[in-house]
Amino acid sequence: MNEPYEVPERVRAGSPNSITSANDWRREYQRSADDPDGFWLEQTRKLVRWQDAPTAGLSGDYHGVKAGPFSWFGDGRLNVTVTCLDQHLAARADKTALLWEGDEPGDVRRLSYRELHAEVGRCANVLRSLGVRRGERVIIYMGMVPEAAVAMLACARIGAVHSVVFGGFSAEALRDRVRDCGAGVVITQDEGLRGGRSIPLKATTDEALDGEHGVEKVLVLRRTGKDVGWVQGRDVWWHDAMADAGPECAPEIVDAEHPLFILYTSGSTGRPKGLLHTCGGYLTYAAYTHRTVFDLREDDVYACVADVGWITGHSYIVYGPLANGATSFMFESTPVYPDAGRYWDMVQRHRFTIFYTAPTAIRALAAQGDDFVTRYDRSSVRVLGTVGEPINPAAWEWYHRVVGEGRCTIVDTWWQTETGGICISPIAPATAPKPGSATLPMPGIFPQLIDPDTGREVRGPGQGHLCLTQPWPGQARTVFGDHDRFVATYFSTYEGRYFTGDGCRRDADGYYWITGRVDDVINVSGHRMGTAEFESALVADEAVGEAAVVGFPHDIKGTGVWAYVVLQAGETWSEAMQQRLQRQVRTSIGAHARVDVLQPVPGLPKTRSGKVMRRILRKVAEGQPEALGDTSTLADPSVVEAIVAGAAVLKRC
Ligand code: 7RM
Repeated sequence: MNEPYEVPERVRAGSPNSITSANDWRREYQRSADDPDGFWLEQTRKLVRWQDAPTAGLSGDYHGVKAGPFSWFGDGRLNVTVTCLDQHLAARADKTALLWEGDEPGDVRRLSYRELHAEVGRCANVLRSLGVRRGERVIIYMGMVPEAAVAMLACARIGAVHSVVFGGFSAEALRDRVRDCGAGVVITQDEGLRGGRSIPLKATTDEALDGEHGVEKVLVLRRTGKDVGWVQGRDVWWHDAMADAGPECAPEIVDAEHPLFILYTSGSTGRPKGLLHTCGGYLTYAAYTHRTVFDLREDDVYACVADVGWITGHSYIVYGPLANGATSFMFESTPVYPDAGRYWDMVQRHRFTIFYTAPTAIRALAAQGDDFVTRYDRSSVRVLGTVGEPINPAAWEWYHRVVGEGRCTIVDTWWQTETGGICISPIAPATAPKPGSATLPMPGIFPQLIDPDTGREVRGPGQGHLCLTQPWPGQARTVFGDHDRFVATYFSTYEGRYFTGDGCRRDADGYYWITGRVDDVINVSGHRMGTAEFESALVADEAVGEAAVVGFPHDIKGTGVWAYVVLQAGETWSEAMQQRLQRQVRTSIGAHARVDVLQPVPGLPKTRSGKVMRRILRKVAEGQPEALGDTSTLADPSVVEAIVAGAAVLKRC
């Protein structure tokens, strides 16, 4: 397993990019270490169309972050849409910018750079007419339609700040985000469409906006034509407003550190945090990593099948690819609709050259057999990517051998909402991959492994908590409205370093192997969730006294959700109760959240000081009750026996 695969010659040949060999990587990495400011100023001048090009690189550092955010390119001024759209009008006006396929196979739309530029201009004018001003927040609660990207870029065009909320989130989750960011406008659609089913986006928006909030206007795209509720004076049809708006909208020029977007992400405690990304640094990093990792070429048909509700969609469907003038694919449906051949059918029809998905999809499709793959022509593909969670070597091998027929290279890209872009990953033509390893850091990324017991750095091969020691341009600057939380979450565990929350191993070749979260965040089918969010949903039910939720290994989802529930006195466990609790989780988080195992327990294992010993609950869920370790500090050790016995019964059925 430690033998790297060679990068096929057809992947290496003819690259226009700066890193095409292991030596190139070494040189560029060293340069980024010796002179980070010089390195990033050079990259940004190449990749970004600035109004006023910056002369400054990084200001501030992790030690000083408590006093305020660090910054990049502080004296530069720009509008990110000039890089993503206007600059391409000279040489790529008729090139397809967005290639979209709807829920039904073959339902295809193409927007050229010229058309996308005009749509974004119109939408920007619409937002202005709805009263949106520079710096104000707009929530985008949509499915995977081209208009979602148009709306994001339209916000950027006028210096407004978008916050995309994944279309699977519930009304409660949407309401929390609307309130937290203080949005004045919500953009949504009548319904979403996914896997032949409709998603009531407008109805959920109406429910979310029932109560206190600052939303004055709701812009509604018609996708399915379904009748929806209408609030006079508040709701506006997208097509009516767009028809009245002109396509020209001068870009609002802002400072490099002006906010571009807020994206909520789950942590180990409390409510999701609104990570704030800013214009100049984020765009530079998204563009640089997209071009470098995937080895982007002018004629590529690049397909990332993530959702724009997650950071992957922001950086690698919208901002990175459009900054680079690529043809970027947007996909409304699922990998199994109408059957498990959907991705490969689209590879054949659209001739994708780069294909980027999540390990959970790869595992689910591998389980359906090779025929769904081999019946389609995949010869166009050169680079295959994965993101979102560790990929197990068996799934990696299947992706490589069956999907890629051994002709492609695989980039296993490690990064986070907080990092803005890919941090540890093979560079397609340059890095010999090993199945299951994210391999090597990108230029500008300096990983450190810390032994959690001693707090000391692990040098050479070894394992520890993954930290990054220096800011890079794409890093989130703060948690919107709560800078102290930003500092406490990321910079307080290990002084002077950014703590990622992931565990990691480094092998003798210096390759990194992410082992998964070391906090109470779980990656379920590529969705990042906090166990605390499940717990607060469960205890919201009056029958529940206490709940503790942990992850456990799951063949397809990567991590499954195991909930231990203590009922109030007098309540009894039943099928109906379980359904009610599942409904409660759905209501408070969203349709993508589901508990896999609900276990009633007489009590939670607590120390005498009342702290839940989650380590014990994790071991039971992992099916290793024999490895519980020391339980002598428990207030009531008999609880553990009952939990182990109960889990054994659940496993049997
Ligand atoms: C891009 C994204 C971040 C968490 C991160 C990891 C896990 C992501 C990989 C991975 C192993 C990978 N943003 N993760 N990529 N683990 N190998 N290639 O997923 O904010 O939603 O999640 O996802 O645990 O901390 S995210």
